[in-house]
Amino acid sequence: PELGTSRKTHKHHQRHYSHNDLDNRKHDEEKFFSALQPNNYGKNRYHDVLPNESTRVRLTPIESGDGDYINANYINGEVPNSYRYYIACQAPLPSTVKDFWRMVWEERSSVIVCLTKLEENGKKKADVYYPETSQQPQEYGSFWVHLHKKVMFKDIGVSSLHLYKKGEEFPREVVLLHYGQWPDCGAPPSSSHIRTLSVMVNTFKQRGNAKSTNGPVIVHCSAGIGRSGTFISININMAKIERYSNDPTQINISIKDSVLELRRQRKGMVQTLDQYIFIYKVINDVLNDMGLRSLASPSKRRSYEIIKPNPMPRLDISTQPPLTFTPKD
Ligand code: PTR
Ligand code: PTR
Repeated sequence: PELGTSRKTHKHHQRHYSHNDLDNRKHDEEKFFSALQPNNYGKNRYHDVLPNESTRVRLTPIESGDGDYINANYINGEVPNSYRYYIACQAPLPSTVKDFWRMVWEERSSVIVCLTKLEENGKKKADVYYPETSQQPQEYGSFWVHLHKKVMFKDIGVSSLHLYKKGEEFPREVVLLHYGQWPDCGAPPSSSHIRTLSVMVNTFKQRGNAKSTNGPVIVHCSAGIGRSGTFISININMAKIERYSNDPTQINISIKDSVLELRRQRKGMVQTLDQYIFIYKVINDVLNDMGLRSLASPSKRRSYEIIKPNPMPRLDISTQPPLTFTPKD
C-alpha cells in the first residue's frame, strides 16, 4: 500500500512495521487524531482510552487559547429519536476540570452520572471536580460551582449543584448522581441499585428538559468506557422496554448489537465479560418483573468472543514518529 509522504520517517525508526501494522496504525491514528495531538495528549487520563474522532465532543475554543479538546464522546440513545442522548467521558483530571464544566455548560446538560470512587485499591481513579461542602462555591475557569444540597438515596449520592458562568446572571441546576459501589473491571453487587439509578437519571433528565437544560446526560467512571458503557447500555435497553410496555410483543432487544453500537461511538465501551453478563442480568430482571420471558443468556464462550475482539487501542506514541497527516473527518 501507498504509505504517503508523512510515513517517510519510518525508515529512520527502530521498529519495523509490516504493511498491515502500518495500515492499522494509520487507521487508529486517524480515528483518534485529536486525542493524539501533543497539546491534547496530556488531557487523557489513560493513554489507551481515547475518544473516537468522529463522535468526540468539541468544545468552543476560548480566547485564553484553550482548544476544543476533551476526552468525551456523544452517544446516541434508544433509536430512533435520541441522537446524542448521552456523553460518555473520563473522570476529569485536575487540569481538565474547567474543560469539563465548559462542556456541561455548552452542551446544556443537567445530569451527571459518576460511577467511580476517587480511589480503588490504593489507585487514583478520579479527582474531585466539584465542591464537597455547601459553604463555599468553587471556581473552575470561567465557572463557579456551588453545592446546593446533597442527600443519599440507596447508596446513590444525589447532589444538586448550581453552575454559574461568569458574566451570566442566572445559574443552572445540574444534578450529580454518584454511585461508588461499582469497582472498575467488575460488575456491581446487585442489579437493584443500578435500576434505581437508571430510573433516577430519566427523572432528572425530564426535569432538566422542562427547564431547557435538555442536553446530553453525562456519564463518567474513571476511563469512561467499562462502567459507563455498561450503564448506558442498561439505560438504553430499559428505555426500550419501557417504550413498548403496552405492547411487549414489540420489544426486540439485542444486548450484543447495543454494545457493538456503543463501541462504534466510543472505543472499548463495556470492558469485561462480567459487565457484559451484568447487562443481561439487569435486563432480565426488568423483563421478569413485568412477567416477560428472559433473554437467553449467551454462553460464556460466545460472550467472550464478543467482548474480546475489540481490544483497547494501545497507542504508545512515545515510541512512535510524529503524526503529520490530516484527518478525514
Ligand atoms: N463529594 C463527592 C461525593 O461524595 O459524591 C465526590 C466524591 C467522589 C467523594 C468519590 C468520594 C468519592 O469516592 P470515595 O468513596 O473513594 O471517597
Ligand atoms: N489502562 C487502564 C486500565 O486498563 O487500567 C484504562 C482503564 C481504566 C480502562 C479503567 C477502563 C477502566 O474502567 P472504567 O472505564 O470502568 O473506569
